[in-house]
Amino acid sequence: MKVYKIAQIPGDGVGRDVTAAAWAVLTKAAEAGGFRLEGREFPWSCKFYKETGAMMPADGIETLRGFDAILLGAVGWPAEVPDSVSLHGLLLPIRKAFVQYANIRPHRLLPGVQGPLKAEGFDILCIRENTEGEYSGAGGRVHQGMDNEVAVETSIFTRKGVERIIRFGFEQARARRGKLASVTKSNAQKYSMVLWDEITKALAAEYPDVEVTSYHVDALAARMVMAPESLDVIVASNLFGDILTDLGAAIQGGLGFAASANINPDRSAPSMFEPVHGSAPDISHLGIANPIAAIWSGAMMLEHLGEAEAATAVMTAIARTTAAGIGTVPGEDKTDTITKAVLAAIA
Ligand code: GGG
Repeated sequence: MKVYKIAQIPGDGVGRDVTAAAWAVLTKAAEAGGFRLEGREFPWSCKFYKETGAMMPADGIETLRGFDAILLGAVGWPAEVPDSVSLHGLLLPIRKAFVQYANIRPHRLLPGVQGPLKAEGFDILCIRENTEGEYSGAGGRVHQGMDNEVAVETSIFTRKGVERIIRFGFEQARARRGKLASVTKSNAQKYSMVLWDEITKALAAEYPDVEVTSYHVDALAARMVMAPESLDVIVASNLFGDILTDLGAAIQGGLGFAASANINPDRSAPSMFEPVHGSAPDISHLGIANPIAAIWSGAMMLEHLGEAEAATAVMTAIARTTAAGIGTVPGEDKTDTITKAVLAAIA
């Protein structure tokens, strides 16, 4: 029997609840599919930071390297640890170390879910650059706390990094409806974003079957609301992709439905799967976090591992659950109720 080693990092707040839910569903799907998921849980989180002074141990990355995939919940507990510390201490180092340069985030309405828009037939795949750009962590502060304080945050865009993510976007578009929206703000940002536009144009010649359109991020955000059905694949930088995918989550009914996969396309290191949402400290004690985003992210993990049938079984179970009206309205059903419904719907 095929066995996959999965590192589980539930993290903070609702991350703990939704990861447990996803794990229950995924292990059941594995059993039905004739393979096994062997999990090992790591307590890396803001609590871990408070105890040890680091979000993960010094050899954390090397430890994770031995796994087939990573299932992550959510990171952040701002009352105890600044968000910039928790993000740059766990999530971003993993994405960078494992060259998970493509963050894939699907946005479509699940059956029975009422989004805020009139449009219902949209199906968008957002590809977010995941290892550089505005989240490079380069910069600094001088004269801290003084009137003349200066803070600099440097965006780093390398030709290699931009080329590989845009190429990834073209490949995804080719495999779907053949349309790619390449996102910049190259009228205002005249170096990095102009490079992005130039590379988009150069690669377009290699993909004559893909219709590529360059958008400014503000115009694209408006289009996502006004005409989401006109979009297929979106490729955007780290920051723009981060923002646009919260908008994507909103139009698909809320963050509880927004899944994501941090992919290492070369498969030279594990990929990581996590819901788009954060740790939601305000509701984390209520047991009402929607686990669907985490379960959907888990289905993306199964797909990546080559277990397409099991991935489809999980997505079908999610669709049956929401079609029955369970988990469709934020805060209405308990995490446990939704999880049990998905488990019961697994064939
Ligand atoms: N599950 C995702 C999570 O923990 N998100 C926290 C966050 O702020 N992430 C920013 C990012 O995805 O770059």
